[in-house]
Formats: sequence, structure tokens, C-alpha cells
Amino acid sequence: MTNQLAFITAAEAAAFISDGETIGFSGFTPAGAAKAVPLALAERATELHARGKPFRIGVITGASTGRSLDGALAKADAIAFRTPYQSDPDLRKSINAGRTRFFDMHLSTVAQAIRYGFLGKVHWAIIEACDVTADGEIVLTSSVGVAPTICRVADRIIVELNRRHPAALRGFHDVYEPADPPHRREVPIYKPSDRIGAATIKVDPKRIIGIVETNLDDETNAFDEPNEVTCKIGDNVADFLAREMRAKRIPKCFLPVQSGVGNIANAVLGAMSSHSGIPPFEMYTEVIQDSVIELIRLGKVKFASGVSLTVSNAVLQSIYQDIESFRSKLLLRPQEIANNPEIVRRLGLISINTAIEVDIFGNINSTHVMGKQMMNGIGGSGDFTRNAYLSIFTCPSTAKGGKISTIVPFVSHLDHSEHSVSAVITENGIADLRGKSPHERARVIVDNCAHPDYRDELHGYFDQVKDGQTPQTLAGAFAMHQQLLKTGSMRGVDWERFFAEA
Ligand code: 0RQ
Repeated sequence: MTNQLAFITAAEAAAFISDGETIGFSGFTPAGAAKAVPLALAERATELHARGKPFRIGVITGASTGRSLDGALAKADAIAFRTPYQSDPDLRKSINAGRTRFFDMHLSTVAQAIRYGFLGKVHWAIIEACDVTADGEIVLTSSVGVAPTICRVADRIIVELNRRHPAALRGFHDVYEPADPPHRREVPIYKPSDRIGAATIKVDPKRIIGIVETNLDDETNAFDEPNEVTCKIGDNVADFLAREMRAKRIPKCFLPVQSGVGNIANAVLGAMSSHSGIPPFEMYTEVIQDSVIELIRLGKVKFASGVSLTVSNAVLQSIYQDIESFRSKLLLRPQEIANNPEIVRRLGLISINTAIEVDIFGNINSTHVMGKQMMNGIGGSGDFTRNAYLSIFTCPSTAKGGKISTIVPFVSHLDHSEHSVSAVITENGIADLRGKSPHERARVIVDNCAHPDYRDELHGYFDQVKDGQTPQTLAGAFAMHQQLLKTGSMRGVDWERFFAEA
């Protein structure tokens, strides 16, 4: 029922927004992200800039978004401040050029930071919905993110009512906001399918200043076909987990799985599903990708709780056509709950995320290239890694056609420390770091995971350091990175000369 709420155009909505204001948009990945109003805002910014007038806004969302939001606004140079995560090439350029101030934060902490005002005042909530009622009930679409908190704290709300998502999505969301300390209680989730909140976000309808009707697909990106390297990584992860089951360190019923986003994550789930040693399992994750839906259909994934349905549009429409059979298998939660450390620890999650680089001690860089260029952000990887029962990091052993070893003496930026990482897995093998000292870790990571072309070079570094708890030298820690800057490849560091000079 929407007849008592005012319908407006996207351009009319954009005209309400002033330079310098902060907007909380719905969306977690391109799933459920507002589309029409941000695009209209980008047009407004371009037009104002052409007349020499300022127009730049603060943008808060759940995670990354689609090209109509981060992409269009960044191209229009309209984002002054952005948090907590992004993956858009134009926005990345703007951040790395210093045009956009980017605050990279753990996704589980965003809602609390908004509530306490750490991110400043939120003037507007722009929320994609599949239904909205005259008494102020908003039914979200393909993600939850931080939409419940944004709707509660923002001065005014604009709803994008997207007819591409059926109103029958009501019931797929579990909206729950914890109280703030000292009144916070335990979050009563004891298994991935536990439901603890409401199906909708309830707001005072007077705060909804308009509804923009749309009929737009989520702007999700297609995945690459699995290749030899990603398949091998997937097989190694599946073998490692099957070995853990045989050793009875994972129970017969398995443990809930969190898996990151991207091609490797897809290949890992594919390998887990076809491994005879891994039983059907549940997922308590952040991003539900195409592969999860396929595994639900195959009966290999019994239940998936996540923040977003980040699936291709064909898969999304196939879920909608069969919506009743998915009702008991899928649940979308706020990221404050899906990524909540208390629940991750309680459920005993197996977390599987991707690294940009890993050092020989197991420290992980998930976010920066060469210590300074932002890639996407830490996302939820820290929420899960620090608290999971088993925290696995995967990556190919080389990048950029072999010129870069992803296994390095020391990470050029630190996101997850050696203390939080259980295992590193590449296409070459598995380094189980549990119970190992830094000297032992260096050996197992290099011998099992590094690319054969870089093993001698890495040994050349740490074999020479015999003393100390950690075989590290301050002078040599970034020698491979410096070799890359100097020669265009990390190969060929002359350690003997280097140590003699150091
Ligand atoms: O560059 O795109 O130019 O080819 O980095 O690397 O191997 O395609 O892997 O797409 O899975 O991304 C860590 C960035 C990996 C991602 C990261 C270059 C490489 C390529 C991408 P090209 P791949 P992926 C849940 C969990 C943090 C957030 C997270 C990420 C590009 O997984 O953002 O985990 N994680 N969230 O060539 C220079 C290196 C490199 C390198 C790779 N050492 N040096 N370039 N690349 N290694 C999701 C959410 O939180 C929402």
C-alpha cells in the first residue's frame, strides 16, 4: 500500500540534497543499492560544477555499491567522504588521488559508528525497497547492510521503490539492532537460521519525503570462469577441511562457513561441494554469491544467512520465480549481526578470505598495493578472521604475470596479524600455521605456498637471520618490494650483497 505517500522523480529527490550533506544509502555490494537517486545526484553535481558551484557529499553505505552510485558520483567528482568499503575503479582513483577522504572500517562496526555520531550527521537515508506501506513499513530488496540504522538516525528518508524485486521478499530479512552499552545484551543467535528481529524497517511515515519508482536490475559484475589456479586453490582448501574432519577437529555435522567475495571464493565453494569428504553445510556469511544458490539447489548448502544476495540478475530472477522454496533456506541480516564477533566466535565459523599479500609469518594485507594504493578496503574480513574457529587466507602465489610474489618477507600494509590467521592456502599448497613459531611459519609458508620461482629468493632472506623470535631484518623487510619498484619484478634480489651492505 503506497497511496498516501508522495511519488516524486529521481531529479526531484536529488534537488532536495545540498552540498556538504551526508547521505546513507542502502546497499551492500551492488545488491540492494540505491540507483536512480544517486545517478540523478551525479547529474546535478556535473551541472552545478559546470556553473562553477560546489556540490560534494558524504556517502555512507553497507559496503561497496554499483556503478550508478559509487561509479557515477565519483566520475562527477561528487564524493567528498566515503566509508566503509568500495570496489569501483573511478572511486578508487578519486581516493588514491586524495580527492575523496576514505575511512576504511570493519563492516560490523559501521552501524555503531553511525549511532554514536563518529561519522557526523546523517542528513538523508536513500533506501531501495520492494514495498513500503503508508504507516512507514519498508521492505528491503536484495541486501540489508546498515539500512535499519540509517533509516532510524537520518533526518529524512527517500525510498526507491524498485519494481524489479517482488513484494514477496517480505520475510527474507531479519532486522535487529542491538542496544548500545551498557544496555547491550547477548545477540541470541545459536545457529545460522535463527531469526531474532523484524521483517521490515519501521519509520515514522512523516520522515519519508518521497518515493521514487524504479524498475532496475542490481548492477552486479559477472565472475570469471574458474581457471587452473583458482580451481587448485579451491581443491587445496577442500582437502584441508576434509583433513580437519578426519582428524575430528571439525565435527561430523561440519561448521558454518563464511566465504569472501570474488572468483577464488566461488572456486572454493565449488570444490567444497564436490569433495566427498565434506558433508552438506550451512553458511553464516556476508555475501551470498551465485555458487551458494547453486549449492542450495544441489542440497550441499542447507541454509545461508548473509547480508546480501550478490548474485547475477539471471540467478536473482530464478530465485524470485521459485521464491517459496527459498524462504526456509535464505536469510538477510544487518552487517552488525552477520559479522558480529560474538556470533562468529559462538558458531565456530570457518572463515575463508582472500589476501593481496601474505608475509612469511602469516601477516595479511587485504587492502593496499605497495603499502599505499587502496584496492577495496578491509570489508568484513577482519570481523570474521579475528573471531573464527578456523581463519583461512587464500591467494594465487603470484600476481601480474609472475612479476609479483604474493608471499613476501613483510607485508607492505597490515590488516590481519599473524595472531589471527590459522592457515594460508595458494595453488601450490597449504601452510597450517597453528602452533608454529615464526621460524617454523616462514619455512612452511615458503615451502608449501610460495611460487617455486620465488622459493630460493625467500629462503635467501630468512635463512640468514638465525637469532630473535622472528627471522626479520628491518633493512631487508621491503627489499623485494623495492626490487619491484626498481626493475618491474620482485625477482633477483641479491641478498648476499644486501646483507653485506646492511
Ligand atoms: O588486479 O584487477 O588489475 O587484474 O588485485 O586480485 O586475484 O583477482 O582477487 O578479485 O578476489 O580480490 C584482496 C582485493 C582480492 C579482495 C582482494 C591484483 C590482481 C588484480 C584483484 P586486476 P584477484 P580478488 C567479504 C570479505 C578485502 C575484503 C574482504 C578484497 C586485483 O578479496 O578486496 O576480504 N578483500 N572482504 O592482479 C599488486 C599484489 C596483488 C595485486 C593481487 N600482491 N600486488 N596487485 N593483485 N595481488 C566481502 C566484503 O567485505 C564485502
